[in-house]
Amino acid sequence: MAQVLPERGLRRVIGDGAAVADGEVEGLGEDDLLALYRSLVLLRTYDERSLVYHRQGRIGTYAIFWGAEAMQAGAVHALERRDWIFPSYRESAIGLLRGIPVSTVLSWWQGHPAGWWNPADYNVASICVPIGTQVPHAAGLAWGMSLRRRLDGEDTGVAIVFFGDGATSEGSFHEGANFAGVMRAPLVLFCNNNQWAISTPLASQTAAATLAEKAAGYGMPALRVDGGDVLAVFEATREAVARARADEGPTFVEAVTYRAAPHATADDPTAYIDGERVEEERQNECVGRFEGYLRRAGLLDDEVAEQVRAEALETMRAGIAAAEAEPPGDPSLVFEHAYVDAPAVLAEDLAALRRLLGE
Ligand SMILES: Cc1ncc(C[n+]2csc(CCOP(=O)(O)OP(=O)(O)O)c2C)c(N)n1
Ligand SMILES: [Mg+2]
Repeated sequence: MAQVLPERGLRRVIGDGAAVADGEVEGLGEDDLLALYRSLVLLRTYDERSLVYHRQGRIGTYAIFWGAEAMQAGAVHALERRDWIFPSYRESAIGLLRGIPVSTVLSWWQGHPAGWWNPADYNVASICVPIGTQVPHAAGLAWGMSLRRRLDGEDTGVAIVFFGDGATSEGSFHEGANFAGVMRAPLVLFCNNNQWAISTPLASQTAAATLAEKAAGYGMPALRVDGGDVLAVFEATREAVARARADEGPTFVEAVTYRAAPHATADDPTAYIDGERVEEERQNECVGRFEGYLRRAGLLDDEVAEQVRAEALETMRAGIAAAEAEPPGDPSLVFEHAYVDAPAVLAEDLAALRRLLGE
């Protein structure tokens, strides 16, 4: 079985309800904690329902993010609305936390044109499927914002880009991180280190002891955090965002977890993953950990928890209904926007597609 790297020096706030005491994050009040909980439950519910919709044939291949919710919610709550988010496919539903409708994200997974949004409406970039290419996009946008701040005195925001451990082996990651470091771009490079890139384990991905060490080569500091601890993620991201806002340049955040679900609906991880470790991770998953924290603090009881879950489920029901009420997309969209002068063969292909669809 593949070796996983040791998890050294991870920042944690949430205790284990026994020997390890709960910590606190300065400045987070009761309402903030409950808002964070609502975001976690919405993401979890989105993910679990999406898997069901996939099995029912209602959406296409889906990249599961079960167990990664704390990284997404913790980081987004550390941002302001004007700050930009660059998601990978693993953060496909992160825009829900910015008000993108559930139906839009489900439509995206249906391959339906209703799944596209104008990034400027939400300051959430398009979901990036090519590994790592969102990093230079985010570095460029962040640099642009800092230029506007310096040259035009505009009160601009910062940017955060999400990518996986596997992405750190890509040229795009290097180019984006290097550019952000040199230009002192106000960017948070948030690495979701779930220790797998489909079937490639972290130990085969890098010879470095931690991914955070890579930051030194780009002249930026790094924070290493338990990615299953939503409060630790929030706190670390808030520090990174504060540096970016103060024009101190980019920060690398390595959030360490262990992928506790298949890579995507098309994957069978039993062929390569350590089942016992997955089971351990599932027992210690991030939503339950935060729920335990809130209950120990007397901020959550069964009634509120049930109400939050019911609301999220209702949002999902309405979302899938709205996505399925969309009229079918125009097949010509598949062919548009690729060529100024399309080759004749594409017109023939489109005609064939229309015949196939009975149009
Ligand atoms: C440029 C590019 N190469 C290969 C792929 C195929 N691919 C899809 S997901 C994936 C693994 C990425 O792993 P990681 O960066 O750790 O992100 P995770 O899926 O674990 O969140 C690969 C290689 C791709 N999408 N883009
Ligand atoms: Mg990974």
